[in-house]
Amino acid sequence: MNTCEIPPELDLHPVEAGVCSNGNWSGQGEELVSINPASSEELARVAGATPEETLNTIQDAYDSFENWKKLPAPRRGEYIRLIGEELRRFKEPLGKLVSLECGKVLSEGEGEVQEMIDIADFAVGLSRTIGGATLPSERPDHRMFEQWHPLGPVGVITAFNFPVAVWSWNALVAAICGDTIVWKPSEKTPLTAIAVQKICNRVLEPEGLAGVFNLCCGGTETGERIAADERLPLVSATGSCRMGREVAVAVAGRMGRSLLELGGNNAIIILDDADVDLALRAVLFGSLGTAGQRCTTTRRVLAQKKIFPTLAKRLTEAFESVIVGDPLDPKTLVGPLIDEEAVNTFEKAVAAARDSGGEILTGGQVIEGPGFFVQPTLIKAGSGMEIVREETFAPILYLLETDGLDEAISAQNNVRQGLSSAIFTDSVRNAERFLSVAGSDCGIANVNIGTSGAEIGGAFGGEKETGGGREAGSDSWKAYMRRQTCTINYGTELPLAQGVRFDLE
Ligand code: UN1
Repeated sequence: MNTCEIPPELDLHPVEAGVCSNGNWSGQGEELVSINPASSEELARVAGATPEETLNTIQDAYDSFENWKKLPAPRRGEYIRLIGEELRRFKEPLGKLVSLECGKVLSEGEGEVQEMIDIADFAVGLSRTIGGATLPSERPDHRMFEQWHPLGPVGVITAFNFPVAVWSWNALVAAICGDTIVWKPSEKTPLTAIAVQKICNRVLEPEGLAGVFNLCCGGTETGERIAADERLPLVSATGSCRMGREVAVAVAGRMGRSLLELGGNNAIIILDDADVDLALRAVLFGSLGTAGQRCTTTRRVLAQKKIFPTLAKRLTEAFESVIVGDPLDPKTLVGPLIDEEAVNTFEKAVAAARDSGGEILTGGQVIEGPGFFVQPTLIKAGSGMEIVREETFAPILYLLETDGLDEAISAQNNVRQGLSSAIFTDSVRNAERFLSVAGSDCGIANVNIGTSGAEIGGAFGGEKETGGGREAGSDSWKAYMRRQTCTINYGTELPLAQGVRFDLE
């Protein structure tokens, strides 16, 4: 292990075991290698779960649910508040570990921990406010209402690009709902998951509640076991559309529920009447932030004819002046891609764009190692190019010319995914049309804000191949509970609904 780099406060030495079930660490399965993508050096080796360890972890979460579900929700909220406090204490070292292991720049690494803190606060509030509707009964002297009960142990499968925040959207909200959690992090980022698990254990173990959050590091097979297991009524999965489709089919096959947050192919429409400076900044962060490895990354800019040349020129200059390099250096804006495979995918996409008539305005090259760095790449593209409709997890931005709003909206919707979208315009009419029923078909639609960097207070997710799930804020908590409709008769008659008569003569 590269002990000099991993922040010692996180108490990760030695990291060996990647399974934590009811507070007990183990790991006899496949070894996962955590690599620092900025140096290609090994950070640590972690033993993942054997099939038996995965099943035992699920059983522990299942057993722990019995006790946890019976605690009053505000009491559960109090434990989440304490976890939020610990996250505040560890924001700096945990943010640094996120940067080390997944390569995002330090301010984004710390931002990710802040996202966890925000959702912890949100979950604490929820623990005192989740409620049910009372509905008018058609029958006299009857009261009808809904109540929400905990659902059960929940499987949470997360991706490398938000190795801790997306877990927290699911796990902290599910926990105040009364559910317990089995977490399978990405095999590329086991260290950050272990660090978070340790933080949770420190808060919950002394209370005899270590089984609320459980960790099961492993590869695809571990995910498959989680998806197939009938003891988990809900599986939440973040990652590629291909992975999500497999999870969805496996979970539906056993009549479970899945909550999917999959790929995006997000566009920003920039109209001639837009504030160019504002749009430019949004496009830069949207396309190059996290080295283009967010599900919300801006992959396409649909620019109206008049503004197109200015944008092409200014974006090219901006892409060329962005500093690519060590994510821990405060001057760096773009860190590495996650691994060699991601670099190969980048190269293939650039070649496909070039072969289908795209013009590389800047970038397009892999930067010599160590580390998995590529150049920020801007490509002038045509709407007929198939590669533009693909999601490539890399800092590649396609710039397309468009006639006007209607054409732009239909181009923006003409992809298989439907996560995030944005328009830059100073016209209220154009903005409202973009948000209308004839506008964006995405789960997120922004005006004069880019496609990425959503706050936790809103529901997060999207349509079509993005999977339809909603996580984080608003009423997303409902996904983690079961709804019960209750009717109470406080009268002395037994009237039937719909006026049906069923009386003995
Ligand atoms: C993801 O990439 O899976 O809106 C999540 C954003 C972040 C979350 C991204 N808050 O860009």
